Parts: sequence; C-alpha cells; structure tokens
Amino acid sequence: EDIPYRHSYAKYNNWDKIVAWTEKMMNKCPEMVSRIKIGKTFEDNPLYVLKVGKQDERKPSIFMDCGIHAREWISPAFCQWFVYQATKSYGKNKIMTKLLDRMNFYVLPVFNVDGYIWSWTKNRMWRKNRSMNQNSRCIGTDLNRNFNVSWNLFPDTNDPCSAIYRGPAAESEKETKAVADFIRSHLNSIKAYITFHSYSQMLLFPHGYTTKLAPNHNILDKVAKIATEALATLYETQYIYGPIASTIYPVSGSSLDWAYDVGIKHTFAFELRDKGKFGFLLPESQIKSTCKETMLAVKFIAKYILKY
Ligand code: ING
Ligand code: ZN
Repeated sequence: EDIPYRHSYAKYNNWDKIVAWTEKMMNKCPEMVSRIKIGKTFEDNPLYVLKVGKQDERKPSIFMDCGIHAREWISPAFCQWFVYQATKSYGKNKIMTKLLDRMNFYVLPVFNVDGYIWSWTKNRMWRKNRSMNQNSRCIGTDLNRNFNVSWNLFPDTNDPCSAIYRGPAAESEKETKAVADFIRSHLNSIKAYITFHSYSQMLLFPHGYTTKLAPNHNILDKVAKIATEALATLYETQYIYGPIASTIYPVSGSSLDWAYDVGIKHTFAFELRDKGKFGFLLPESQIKSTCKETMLAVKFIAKYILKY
C-alpha cells in the first residue's frame, strides 16, 4: 500500500525528493504554483522553476535561485521553505497575500542538479557542475564563474581542476545557458534577482568584477541594510552587507553581476549561515531557524520591489 509522502522542510532533501516535492506543490496549489522546465543539465536532469503567485502574466516578478553550488545544502532547503511558506500563508498573512496577489516569484530550487546529486552520493564537498572538460581529466565548471559578464577577467579561474573553473566559454554550460535564456526572455517582468549561497552570513550586491560602485549603490546598500536588520530581529543572527568585490572577494562571471548588467537593477546574493563553525555542513537542527530569519529579509526586499 502507498504510504503518503510527507515532505520534510527541517531536513536536507535529495534530488528525487525535491522533484517529488515540486509535483506535490503544483498539485496542491494549482492556482498558485506552476512548474516550468527551463532546460536540462549536462547529465540530462530537468531544470525546474516553480512560478509562485496568483497566476497573471502581467505582474512584476522576482527570480530566485538556490543550489548553484552543490555542497551548499542550506540553499535549496531555503527555496523549498520559501515556496511552502508562501503558499501556506496566502490569505492568512497580510504581507505575503499582497505580495502573491501583485507579483510572481520564479523559484529555481536547485540550479546545479548534477553537482547536487554528486554531493549527496559521492563527494559531499563538491561545488561545480559535472560536465566533462577537454584536455583535462578534471570534471566540472563553476556555474558562478560561467556567466557572460567580464568572463575570464581574473586568471585564477582558468584551470579545469580548480573549484572555481570558469568553463571554456561564457555560458558554455547547459545549466548557465538555461537560466540566462529564461531570465532574458522574462526581462520585462523581472524586477529583482536573488541568489542563495552559503556560508558567511552576508548580503551581497554588485559588483564582483570591479570595485567601482554600482550606479544605484545607495539604494542597494539601504535595502541590504534594512533586510539584514529584519533578518536579525528573530535570532540576532548578524549579517554584513556590501558590494561583492569589497565585502567577500573579487569575482568575474557571476550570475549576480550578469543579472545586474543585463538590466535587473535589484540583485542580491545571500551567503546563509553559518560563519564557519559547521560551514557547508550546517546541521539539520539549524535549517528551520535559518529559513525563518532569511524569509524576513526576502520579504522586505520583495516589499521594496512592489513599492519601487
Ligand atoms: N561564495 C560565492 C562564490 O561564488 C559570490 C560568492 C556570491 C560571488 C555571489 C559572486 C556573487 O564564490 C560561495 N560560497 O560560493
Ligand atoms: Zn556558493
């Protein structure tokens, strides 16, 4: 007999469970959740985006991705939590109801599916995707160095054996291409881009490839300040915020800079918990609290976008 599957948001879920969960969410809330297959990975796994919101094409939207790096398991856990909380609090929580009535969220729960599977099955600390490299026995490209923005500006990313290998060309990877194509084709509606990493407890915004301040630096800085303050209200978790290059390190080819330069004026990257005690191996006992506090920051950003 079939045992009904109950998804756990307080545990890390493997790829199969996350796929089953995407089906469950759209069946449970067809008027609020739809699933879009935006492409396939190197190993032929599907890339799914959940569109969350009262279905209406003309609304402004926010694109969010999780799991661009395989070992950062708290990130996909947050995307799952976000979709669950959003649908659960519709009609109950005033702010969330307003957000979902007036905008759509495109949520990619796992960007680097092949890497995520590898991290579950073979090497917990894997970061890159799993594509083959020419003239090298080393596997994988760092998808967050593979975007078409100052690609290859820094020479530290040109070794296929490096964990931050940029790939043979900008958008060489199927995963990068699928996400970039999706965003390009929805540029009319996408008002903000948010990407979730771990760890460090930071809220980052452009640029990574230069220390020159973004044209709307003051706005991004202010939104990040209030968002991190909102996050801290729950458990006093301290985040720092600022431009990528001066706050964490210089980076070329990142999704965040690319999204910004392609015209999305509000782009943010979260580096979720913790600050290094457990690092990528954040215990499951911290999933719920991490997701809850992060939700406060994301809700603030979304509210700001609606008003903007
Ligand atoms: N950190 C990010 C990295 O790709 C980052 C930092 C985030 C850079 C967003 C640029 C844009 O190196 C981790 N932990 O992956
Ligand atoms: Zn990362």
